[in-house]
Amino acid sequence: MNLPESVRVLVVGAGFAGIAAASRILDEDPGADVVIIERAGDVGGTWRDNTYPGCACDVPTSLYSFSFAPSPDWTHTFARQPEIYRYLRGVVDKSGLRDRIVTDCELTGATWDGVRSVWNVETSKGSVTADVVVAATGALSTPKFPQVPGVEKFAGTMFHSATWNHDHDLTGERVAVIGTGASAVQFVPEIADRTARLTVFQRTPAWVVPRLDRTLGRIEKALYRRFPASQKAVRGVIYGYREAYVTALAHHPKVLPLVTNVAKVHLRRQVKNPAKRAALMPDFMLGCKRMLLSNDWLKTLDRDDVDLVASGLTEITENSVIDADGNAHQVDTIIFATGFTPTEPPVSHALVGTDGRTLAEHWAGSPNAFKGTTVHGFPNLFLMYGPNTNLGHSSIVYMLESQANYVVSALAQLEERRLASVEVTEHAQRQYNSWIHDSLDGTVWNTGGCSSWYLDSEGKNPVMWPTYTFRFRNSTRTFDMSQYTGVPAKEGQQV
Ligand code: N01
Repeated sequence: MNLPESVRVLVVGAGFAGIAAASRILDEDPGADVVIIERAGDVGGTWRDNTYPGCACDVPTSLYSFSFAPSPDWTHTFARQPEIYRYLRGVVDKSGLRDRIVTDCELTGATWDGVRSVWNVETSKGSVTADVVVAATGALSTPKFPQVPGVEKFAGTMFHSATWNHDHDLTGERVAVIGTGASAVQFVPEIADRTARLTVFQRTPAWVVPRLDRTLGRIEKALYRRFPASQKAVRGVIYGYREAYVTALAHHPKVLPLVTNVAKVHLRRQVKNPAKRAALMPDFMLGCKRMLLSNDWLKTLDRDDVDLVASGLTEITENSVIDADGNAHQVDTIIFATGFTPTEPPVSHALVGTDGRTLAEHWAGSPNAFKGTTVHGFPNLFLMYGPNTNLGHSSIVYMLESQANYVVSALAQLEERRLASVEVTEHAQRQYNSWIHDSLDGTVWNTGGCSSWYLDSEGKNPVMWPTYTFRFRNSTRTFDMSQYTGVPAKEGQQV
């Protein structure tokens, strides 16, 4: 569709978050005036962009999918990227959302107009005014490249795992992989047979446990198709046992050594080389960084044609990567598996609030919001996957659906109370965040002895949800107007 001049609700981003928000709004009111703008040519977000070999979900698919769009067609308990991408496209097509999406349309700026109570939004396809903006731009959408001295001199091929260069053949090449996080563990085993020599640069080892993956057979799929309640029941069971993890991660980290033993046995079984095994043993509590799931990562690192460099890297030259011990590793290609910039989302630089400052200026490197969704000084703005909504144990899709409920409830309140705008009070936001940070004290993410992307430069944790996800679901069920100020709509103003 073409970009309209004005819209009631503008959703920015057509990944899991944007699709959840728009679907819930339209489910509640099929006639709602909702438009999604998407910077790329298709929906899917991170599951469209990340196409590296072996890309898969490390959360069970029965939970990492929409509750309102179950699919009996998944082939594995942990779905692969192409299937998840296909699933999202299918949801969009079946729900009719496709007609409400403006693709190749990037938000470049959005300023709150307090006189008219609208967002003046600038995009790569022109301007649009929106009564309400839902920023569903994702936390893991901007690849992070480390500032390694000399990187600009490298004469070979370089790319990030999130923007995989499929035109480049790695066969017979000497390849360096920088980073050993959730992405690297998935693609390194896939490319090791092709490369002549693979050198993996590790800064911090991670705890790795087996991925209990299996294919879903014909009978199971037929059962789900015929009796959808059976799939719902499986989802419920998985949800329940995943929630149990939080008891250990957030409330009783002392029991974590029990799970740590599983990871230690996994490491002992898969890595025979004593030097590699020692280098791969983390020195922090399991869960402090995202626990990795893989059946072949450690085994791959144990191969003789795979080098593990645990001293870190200091420089990149025209044809090599120099490690911290001064050794030069000659390579043809460098793959950065160095993650994303979740605490500096680009959209935060584009949104300008009531006082003329951007969201990024408000946050000053330490994002915070009320219920991870609304921010004082930014009326009628709803963030999806906002601060302190990330999880280490369950599915972010569950959190996104909770936020979508909150948006739906807010829209209903605007209408019922004939309000032009709502804005969370500074007091409510401050109190909420002091609860968040008190609750995070003592959790494994804050005190587990590691440094991770969960912590900002001040050591604060603006990323993780501190407790059970059902508590987030309950707190976002109804829009709590008592924590907001509202501006009444003018005579004749549409709300
Ligand atoms: O990135 P990461 P990722 N020099 O940030 C290293 C999600 N995800 O793309 O640990 C050297 O986990 C860094 O080292 P260290 C998931 O939420 C989900 O793998 O910081 N190394 C680390 O080893 C995940 O958490 C799925 O010391 C540097 C690596 O790069 C998130 O995406 C699948 C460095 C980055 O690891 C990101 O995962 C895949 C430097 N300067 C990913 N800078 C699902 O299945 C960074 N590193 C849902």
